[in-house]
Amino acid sequence: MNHMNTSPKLNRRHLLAGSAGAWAATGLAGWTGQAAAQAKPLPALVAWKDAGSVIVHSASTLETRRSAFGTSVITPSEQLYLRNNLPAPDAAILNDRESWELTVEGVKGPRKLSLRELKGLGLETVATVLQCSGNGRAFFPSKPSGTAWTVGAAGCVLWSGVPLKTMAKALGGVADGMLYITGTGGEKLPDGLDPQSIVVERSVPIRALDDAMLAWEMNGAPLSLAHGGPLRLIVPGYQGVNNIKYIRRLAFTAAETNARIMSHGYRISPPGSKADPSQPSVQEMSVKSWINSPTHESGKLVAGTVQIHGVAFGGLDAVKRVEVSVDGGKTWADAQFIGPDLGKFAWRQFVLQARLPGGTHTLASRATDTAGKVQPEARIENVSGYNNTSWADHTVQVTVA
Ligand SMILES: Nc1nc2c(c(=O)[nH]1)N[C@H]1C(S)=C(S)[C@@H](COP(=O)(O)O)O[C@H]1N2
Ligand SMILES: [Mo]
Repeated sequence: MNHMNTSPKLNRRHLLAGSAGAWAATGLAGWTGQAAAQAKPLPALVAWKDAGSVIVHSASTLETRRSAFGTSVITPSEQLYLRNNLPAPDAAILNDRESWELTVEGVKGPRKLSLRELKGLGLETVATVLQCSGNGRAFFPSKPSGTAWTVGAAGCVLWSGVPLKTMAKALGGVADGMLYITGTGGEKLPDGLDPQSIVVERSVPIRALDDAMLAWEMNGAPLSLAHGGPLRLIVPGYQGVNNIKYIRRLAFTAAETNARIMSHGYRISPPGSKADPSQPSVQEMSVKSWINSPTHESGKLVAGTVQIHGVAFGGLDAVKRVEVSVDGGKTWADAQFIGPDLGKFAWRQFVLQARLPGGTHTLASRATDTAGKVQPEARIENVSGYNNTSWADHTVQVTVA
């Protein structure tokens, strides 16, 4: 599977390089070396990231390398993926974090709250999987436009902040008739453009109020600018785009925002169709898992016992079970969860100890959530390459000497 998916890219690189003959002679290892030599430098915004653990796609997009995911649950901030739809605000907004102002609307007592005031209202910590809805897009044979994320546009992160419902209560409660939570990003918008066409503003259903949080801390440190400091909306169980960075307005609203990123962006458009507001929006995540080791990146393995490990998570329902296959999905065995359970919105690590004889093996993992939903074999085709939870697309091929 993996080879089927990567070889077209290989061919394209050959053509671009215009030296297909020479490259064919060096094989895949040679190609990998070539790609590494051409690796893009870390963007200034995330110059503090661990260059060796990430793949830089562009100045505003980078993902964690599959082989860099560790086995201690939390994704270190230095390895976490980055995705910015717009240039981040000026770093000066972090000079006086406590004075950052959030405008709150759609409550009985609407007002502005400074971060200092928010910190006085309440405190909670939650672990969530932060995942871009385009994670796994690289495995769509239709080659949708957008970043060709493989598995690394995701991480498991600890957030500290105030529960949204505590904040709403402090302002008299949610006003009557409100059905959505709408968050607006604090980016400076370019002049001369209709703000609605470009603003990062998303609405999630009001039921997200049970778990949502306004966070100022990530993995034990004040929230970095790259990840949304000084203040970010966290919507546990929902796709990355709904977790609004540098949030400047939080509104309980009767309808979804008309912002383009909501009405036409992040829609699950059937193949051949144009995005439109009647199509499903990218909201809750669904059950998914993948193997992080061993993979095709592990190099040659020696026959014997191997710990096959990876990560698994649900959306709003916790992950309950993971099965692993060493024969491309023909037969399955139950994997064990390892490490602490950080709650239903965190991912769990799994391991299956297996004996692998010499030869080439296709390793697969398949997760089930507490609602009984099973990670599907096939992706659901859609124009933009969202929500790829296919276990078949996430298989890895390993060669054992
Ligand atoms: N204000 C703002 N919030 C945003 C975005 C953005 O561009 N601006 N990008 C969204 C998208 S598409 C994703 S996947 C996540 C990425 O979060 P990260 O960069 O902290 O990993 O943030 C979301 N929140
Ligand atoms: Mo995203």
